[in-house]
Amino acid sequence: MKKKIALISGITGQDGSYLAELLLKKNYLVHGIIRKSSSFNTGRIDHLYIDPHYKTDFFLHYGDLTDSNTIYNLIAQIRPNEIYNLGAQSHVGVSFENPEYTAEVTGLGTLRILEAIRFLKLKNVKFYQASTSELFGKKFNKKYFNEESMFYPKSPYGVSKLFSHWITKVYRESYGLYASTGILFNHESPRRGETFVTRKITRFLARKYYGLEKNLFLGNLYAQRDWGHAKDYVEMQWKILQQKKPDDWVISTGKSYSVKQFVTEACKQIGFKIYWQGFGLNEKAILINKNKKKEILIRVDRKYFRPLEIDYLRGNSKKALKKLNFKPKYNFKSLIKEMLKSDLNLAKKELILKKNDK
Ligand code: NAP
Ligand code: G4F
Repeated sequence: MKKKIALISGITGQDGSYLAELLLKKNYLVHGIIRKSSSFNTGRIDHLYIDPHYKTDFFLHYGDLTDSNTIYNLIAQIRPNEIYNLGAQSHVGVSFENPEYTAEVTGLGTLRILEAIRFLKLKNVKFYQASTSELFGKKFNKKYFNEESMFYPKSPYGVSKLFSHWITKVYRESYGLYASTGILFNHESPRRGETFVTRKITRFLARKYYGLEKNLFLGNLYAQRDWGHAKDYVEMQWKILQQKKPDDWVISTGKSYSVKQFVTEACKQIGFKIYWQGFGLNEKAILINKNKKKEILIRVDRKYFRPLEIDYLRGNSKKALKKLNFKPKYNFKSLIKEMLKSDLNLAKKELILKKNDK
C-alpha cells in the first residue's frame, strides 16, 4: 500500500518532534521544514534522521514560513496528503519584543501555506493549524473555554494566532479546503523549550539538586494554566486530520493550576522543603536545605511580567473526549514527574562533564 505523505512545519520544535515520531510509527513518509541556523537546531529529531543515501522515511528541507516561494515549491514537490502547520514564533513574552516578526511567521506564515494549497489546486490535501488557548484572553464569567467561547487575545502572539485561526476557517468555507484547527491548551514535556515556565522550573530544580544553580527568578506566580502533555496532544493533532469533515477542536485537561502550584508540586516531588513568604515583587520561596539552613530558592523579577497577561486558562474538551476518543495518559503530577526525571538526568550528566573538565 502507498504510504501517506505528511509535511510538518516546526518539526524541530517540541510538538513537531513528537508528531514526527508518531507519524513514522504509523508508516507515513514524513517531510519536515527546518530553518538554517548557525548552530544545530535539530536536537529533538536527530534520533529520527537517517542519511537520505540510505533507506529512510524521514526527510528534511530548508525553508522558512516567511519565504512564500520555498513554501510553494516544497508543497508542489512533496505533494503531501497532510500538512501540519506547527511552525511559529511561539513565545508569548517574546512576541511583545518582536511583534512584527511574530505576525510575519505566526500569522502570515499560515496564509502562505494556504495560498500554496489553493494555487496548486490540491483539493485532497488535509491541513492542520496549530491554534491556541491564547485566543481566549477573557473569562467573561465562564469557568472554562470551549469551541464556542469568545476570543480575546492579549499579545501579538495571540493576535497572530487569531489571524491564522480565522484565515484557516475562511479558506475552508470559501475554497472548500480540508482545513482544521486544534485549539490546544498549554502542553509541556521534557522537550519543552527552556524559556517556557514549566521547563524553566524543572530544569532549575534539577540543576539546583546537583548544586549547579543558586536561585531562580520568575514572573507572575498567579497566572493559571491548563497544562497537558505534548505526547497526548500530538496524537490529537493526527486524529483531527483523520475526521471525515474539517472542524475546530479544543484540546485540554480541564484542570487549571497556578505557576506557584507548579513550583510547589515540583519541589515536593524532588524532595525540597519550601515555604512561601512575602507579597508581590517581594514574594519568595524559601528552601530549608540539607543543613537545616534557610536559603532563597525563588524570587520574583518584574522583567518576566508581560505588558498584558492572560490570568486564567482552563479548557473543556467535551467534544474531543467524545468524538476523538481523547484519553490523555498524563496528568499534572505525572507530567511534572517525567519532566523532573529527564532534567535530573541532564543535570547529572552536566555535573559529570564539569568534574571531568577540572
Ligand atoms: P516550539 O517548540 O517553539 O516550536 C516551534 C517550531 O517552529 C520550531 O521548529 C521552530 O524552529 C519553528 N519556527 C519558528 N520560526 C519559524 C519560521 N520563521 N519558519 C519556519 N519554522 C519556524 O513550539 P511547540 O510548543 O512545539 O508548539 C507547536 C505549535 O503549536 C506552535 O505553532 C505553537 O504556537 C502552537 N501551540 C503550542 C502550545 C504549547 O503549549 N506548546 C499550545 C498551543 C499552540 P527552530 O527550532 O528553528 O526554532
Ligand atoms: O510557559 P509560558 O511562557 O507559556 P504561555 O505564555 O502560556 O504560552 C504557551 O502556551 C500557549 C497556549 O496557551 C501557546 F500558544 C504558546 O505558544 C506557549 O506554548 O507562560 C505560562 C505562564 C504565563 O502566565 C507567564 O506570565 O507563566 C507565567 N510566568 C511566570 N514566570 C512565566 C514566568 N513565563 C515564562 N515564560 N517565564 C517566567 O519566568
